[in-house]
This record gives sequence, C-alpha cells and structure tokens, in this order.
Amino acid sequence: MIHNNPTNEPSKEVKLTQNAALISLLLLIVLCLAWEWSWAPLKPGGTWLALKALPLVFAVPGLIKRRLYTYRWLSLVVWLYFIEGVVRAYSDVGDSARLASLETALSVLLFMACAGHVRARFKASLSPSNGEHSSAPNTSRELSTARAQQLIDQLKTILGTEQVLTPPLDLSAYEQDWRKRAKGRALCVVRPASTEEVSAVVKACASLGVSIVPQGGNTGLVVGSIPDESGEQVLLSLQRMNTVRAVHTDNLSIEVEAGCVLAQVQEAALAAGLFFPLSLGSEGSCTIGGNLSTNAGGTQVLRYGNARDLCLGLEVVLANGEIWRGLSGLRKDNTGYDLKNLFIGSEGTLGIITAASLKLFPKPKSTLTAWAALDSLQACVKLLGLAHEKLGIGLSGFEVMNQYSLGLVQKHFPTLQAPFQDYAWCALLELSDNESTEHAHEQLVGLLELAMDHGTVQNATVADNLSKAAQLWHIRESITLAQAQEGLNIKHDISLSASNIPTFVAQTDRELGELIDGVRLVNFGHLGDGNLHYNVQAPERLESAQFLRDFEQHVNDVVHRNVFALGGSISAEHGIGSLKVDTLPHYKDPQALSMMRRIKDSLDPAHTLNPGRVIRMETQQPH
Ligand code: FAD
Ligand code: 2HG
Ligand code: ZN
Repeated sequence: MIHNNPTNEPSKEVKLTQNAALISLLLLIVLCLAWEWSWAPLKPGGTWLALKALPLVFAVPGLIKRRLYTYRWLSLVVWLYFIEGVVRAYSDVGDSARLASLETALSVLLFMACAGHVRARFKASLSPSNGEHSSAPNTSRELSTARAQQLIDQLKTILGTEQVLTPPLDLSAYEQDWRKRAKGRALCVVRPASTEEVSAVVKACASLGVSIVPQGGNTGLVVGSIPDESGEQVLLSLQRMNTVRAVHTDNLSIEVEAGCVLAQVQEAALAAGLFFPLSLGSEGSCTIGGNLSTNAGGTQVLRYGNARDLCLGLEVVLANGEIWRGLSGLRKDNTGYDLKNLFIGSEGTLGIITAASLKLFPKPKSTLTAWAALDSLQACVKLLGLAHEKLGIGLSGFEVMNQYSLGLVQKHFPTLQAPFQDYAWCALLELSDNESTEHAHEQLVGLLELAMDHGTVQNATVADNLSKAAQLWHIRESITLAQAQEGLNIKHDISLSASNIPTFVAQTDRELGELIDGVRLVNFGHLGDGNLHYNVQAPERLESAQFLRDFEQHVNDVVHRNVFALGGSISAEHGIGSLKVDTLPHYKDPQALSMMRRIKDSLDPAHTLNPGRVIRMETQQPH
C-alpha cells in the first residue's frame, strides 16, 4: 500500500500554477455573472450564462484542495468556454463581443494553469527523494502510479534491473500462497543479495511510504508471505541471501543468512559433525528466516524446542532501513531486553531478518523410530506419559495420526502404506540415544512391550534400518500434501495441554458431525508438544470451495471456542498471518494485544512492514 505522507510540502511550481488557476477561475466566474448582469439580465440567454458559472463555482474547493482530478476535468471543460467565446467574439457586437474575447483569454489562461499544475505535480512525484520527503503530496491514485514508477527505478538502481521483477513477468510463484487460499498482486518482486541491499530497499520504500512483504520459501500455511491485492506492495524475497557464513564447532553454533533453506542448514551442521534439530515437512524449501519469523515447530520440539529456542542471535533490517547487528552467538547475555525474541515469531511485521546465529548439538549416537497402533487418542496420551517415564530425555519425537489422515496418504501416494491398517490412531515415536544402537533398541522395544502388556498399544514395529525409519517419517510428513491433493481444506494448528487433547477432539468431532453431514476430519500432529492439526476436509459430496464458503466460519467458531474453553491457543506453530488476523482479537488477552500494538507502533511507526498480518493497526482495515 502507498500511504500518504502528511508532511509533504508543495513545490513552488505547484503553488504558482495553483494560484494562476484559482485567479483565472474566479475571474471567469465573475465574467459570466457580469455578462449575465449587463447583457442578458433575466432573459433565457442570461440564465444560461448564470448556469455556466455554476460548475466553475463547484470547482473552486477542488482547486483549493489541489485535487488532481478537478484540475484535469477543468482543463478539459474550459475548452467549451474557449470555443463559445471565439464564436461569440466574431458573431456578437459591442459589450457581448468584448466579454466573449475576455472569456476566450481567461479560458486559455485557466487551461494553461491547470495543465501546468498537473505537469508540476507529476514532475514532483518523480523527483528523487533520497530519504527526504518528496515535494508532492501523495493524495491520489494517479500520483501513486508515478511514485510506484519512481520506486521501481530506484530499486533497479540499488539491485540491478534483473533483480527487480515486474509484471508482465509471471510473478505467481511469489504471489500465490502454498495452500492456494489466496493470490495477491505485487508492485514488484525484489531479490536483494546482501544485508546492505535489503537496507537500501527498505529505505527507498520507507521514503515513499510503500509497504514491504518479506518472503522466504513461501511455504507458510496462514497466508502471511504473499502481497495483498492492491498491486502496491513490494515483495522482498530473501532467497538470494543463502550463504552459510560460519560454523563454530567449538561454540556449537552456526551463522547463516536468512534465505538459507532449512535442509541446507541441517546439511552444513552434519558436514561439521554436528546436528541442527529443526525439522519440518517443508524443510526442502522453507528458509531459516521464515522459520524464525514464524517460530516454526516441527517434529523435534519435544527435545530441542522450537525455532525460538534454537536461536542465539539475529541480524535484522528495521522498518526505517537501519541494521541491527545482533549476531553475538552468546548463550548468556542479560544486558537488558531480549530483542531477538521480538522479531522471532513476528512474521515480518517488525523487521526483516537477514541472518541468524543458531545452536548446534552433538549428533545423537543412534536414532530409532517406532510405529505404534492404538485404539484411541486417550491411549496415545497414555503412551506419551509412559515414553517420558521410560525414555526420559531420549524421547525426541512423538507424533500421532488418525486413521483418516493415513487413508488420504495412501489414496494419493499409494507407495506410502502405513504398517498397520484398521486402528483409530497411530503414533510415531523417535528415540535419540547417546550410548549405542543396541541401547536405543533395548529401550524402545522395552517401552512398546510394556505398553502392549498394559493394553495401551495394540501393535507396534521398530524400524530396523535408516531407510525404513525414513519411510515411516515420509508417511507422516505426506499428510499435508495428501490433503492438498484432496482439495481446499480448513486447517487448525491448536495448542493444548496434551492431556486435554482427547476431550477437545471428542467434543469437537461430535459438534462438527452434527453441523456437517459427512464431514471428514484429518487429525494429526505433535502430541508430544500438545499441538494438534485439527484439519477439516469437505464431505465428499461437496465441492471444496463451496464448502469453505458455507462452513469455514462455523467450523472455526466451534474449534476455537472449544480450544479457548480448555485454555489453549489457536496457533501453536504456524502463526497468524492474514488468515487468523481477525480471529486473534477474540481469543487473545486484550492487554497482550494492546502491548503488541505498542511494540508494532514503536518499531514500525508507519506500519509498512507486512501490514494486515498478525495484528491489525488502526490504519489497516480488512479488505
Ligand atoms: P514464508 O512462508 O516465506 O514466510 C512466512 C512468514 O514469515 C511470512 O509472514 C513472511 O513475511 C515472514 N518472513 C519470511 N522470511 C522472513 C525474513 N527473513 N524476515 C522477516 N520475515 C520473514 N510449520 C511448522 O511450524 N511446523 C511444521 O511441521 C510444518 N510443516 C510444514 C509442512 C509442509 C508440507 C508445509 C507446506 C508447511 C509446513 N509448515 C510447518 C509451515 C511453514 O513451512 C513454516 O511456517 C516455515 O517456517 C515457513 O518458512 P518460509 O521460509 O517458507 O517462510
Ligand atoms: C505438520 O505438522 C505441519 O506436518 C503441517 O505443521 C500441518 O498440514 C498441516 O496442517
Ligand atoms: Zn505441525
């Protein structure tokens, strides 16, 4: 969006042409009235002349307020006065002919003043601002077009022409979200390659009040990384900032640029004999900047924490283009507020992360994966408790999937067949052991045997090699893709105490079953973190877009109300984006929202960083 800059002062040329236009317009009005008075008082011709003055009178406030369309409209209309004046000057006699000549002259003057004014405003809008306020007030769509072109030219100077992508190039890869829930339109896509370039881009945009949407891998699930539909936002892709700056083996840390793909960071750690535990189904395309901006979770949170817990420091470009270099890499630093944590999870609304210092870990000696079949979600919670008790810190992953979600995977990816069919729920357990594979095996098998003896687990298997383990994880990670193949759907990423999840599911399944005949519930997630993806697919009889139109709001209301009643959160790991921005105020503490607004106001006072995401400010109304 292009925002007005209230401090813009008009240039001398703009003022001069405005004065000339106003004077000639007022004289023209006086002339029409005088003409009526002296030549054709109260006669039909005179009445026409008085009516002629009326549109001119209406134009006065428009000229005073410098409305561009009034100038354009007037500069065309006065041609009628000019032609009429010429005709009368030659055909009339006496006073009437003299007044007609005067009308012709004033019309020419007014036309020139209006045309000059439009030109002066256009020129002013194109003048380079270099961080200073431009001389033209940005009060109209016409002007924003000129400013947009000015900005694109400036961005090309900063980045080189080939790194500023504009229509008619196909920008849909940047403009369409992963879930195909929304498509925006960017003014342009910029692809900076360094922190300094990001800073220069942000400064150029800030000087014109143009908003920026940062984008990493564009795998976000809440529509936060694409532009809105205005065609006035700059999409800033971090993908070219993909250097691993350093691996500090002694300090168990790594410094990477924000556009590094998550898998690239994992590989760099492994190449140094270490381990970076963040792991998501999208790790082949999501970026570390996106992971930090969404505070991503994934499948290892149980043991290692989410993206926030893995971050030691950040480098950030602020909304005014200043650079905060906070990459200390220190594990302890109590010198005031923890600034990095403001940016983590802020979804690009407070600053643009350009680099990060991250924690690495010793690689576990052995990692074993098991698949268990269970009768109920309650049994899954019981197994989780037992796994904590028996495996202790070794438990690094505990995922659950309902039968329907596994059926969808099998339908769309027939080679991905789950080990057991016909069970209401399955659990995927991972043990990371620092002694040996034998030790890990003994522990995991011991746990599963005990759980089967208790009747908690119905059936189970332990993957006896890495490729079998990878295959089990592949099944789990493919649910999102299978759901996408099945059609548009409603996602929920809820957070509850793990022990409350069965109550939530039982209640919500019942309510949705009553609301929507044949509704399909695709439930899976990170039970070990109390994080369930309670996803809702259209009944087979309904077309998915129609289903969303008819039911999305009702479904969301039921799910969110039940989560709220159990003291949970409506977003555990995916964030708020624009999909949940208008839901958040219903479920978040008003005091917390007020503090969030104050933080946003102080770090991004012009609200130009990813506006309309996470939290609405007063200037950002829903479309
Ligand atoms: P984008 O989608 O590009 O951006 C996400 C948000 O961050 C946007 O608001 C954007 O403006 C902002 N942003 C991006 N980069 C920056 C930056 N450098 N500075 C400031 N702001 C920035 N998420 C999980 O948490 N856990 C999962 O298990 C998980 N699994 C997934 C599986 C699949 C198949 C898919 C498609 C997605 C999954 N996700 C998961 C969601 C998504 O991958 C994560 O949210 C991820 O962290 C987004 O990273 P990205 O680089 O794609 O960010
Ligand atoms: C996962 O856990 C991701 O696989 C995606 O968070 C969840 O598709 C989803 O709803
Ligand atoms: Zn998840």
